[in-house]
Amino acid sequence: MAERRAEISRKTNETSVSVRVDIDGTGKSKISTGVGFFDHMLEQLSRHSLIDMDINVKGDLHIDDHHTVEDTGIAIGQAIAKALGDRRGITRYASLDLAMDETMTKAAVDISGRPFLVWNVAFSAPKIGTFDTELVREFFQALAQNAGITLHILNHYGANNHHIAETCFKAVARVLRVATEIDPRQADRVPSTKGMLA
Ligand SMILES: [Mn+2]
Repeated sequence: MAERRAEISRKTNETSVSVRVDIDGTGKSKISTGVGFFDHMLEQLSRHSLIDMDINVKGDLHIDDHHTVEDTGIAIGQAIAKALGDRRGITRYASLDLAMDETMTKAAVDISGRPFLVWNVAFSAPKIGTFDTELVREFFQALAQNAGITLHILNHYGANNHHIAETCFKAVARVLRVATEIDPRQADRVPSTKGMLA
């Protein structure tokens, strides 16, 4: 099988982002965005998807974390899309309910080539430490849009906002792991009656 790896470098007046992914990795990551909480979430994304990620971001954090989080989502999405290529042989669909202490969150993905985010998550506080909770949605919007995937995230319940955010990243990681995996019964086929997904 061809290696499913890709690298994206993206530079604007607001951020400079470089991302390297290996879909068939072991969940190793080297992540530095300058935003501690976001680094912690991206480590979870890599660890539980088993997608290796090297992520280095220099953003305009003197303004706020918004551009850094959004542009990192864009670059990870583009890198995943590039690494998946024509999406031949992939499992395509996955969904999972993920528990963490008092919190339960569902993620469902279709690696469809059709970007769509359904976000059904409410935070009870505007901040987790210094991190704006509304940026969690911004990240997944950028990821879904640029990876070309349909992504639904639903928080069933939860009290702690750190847990709510973390279950979103972990649940998405787990469904990405399954949906990007090669399904031996699909062999060398693109799993669509249209014959294409990219
Ligand atoms: Mn945590």
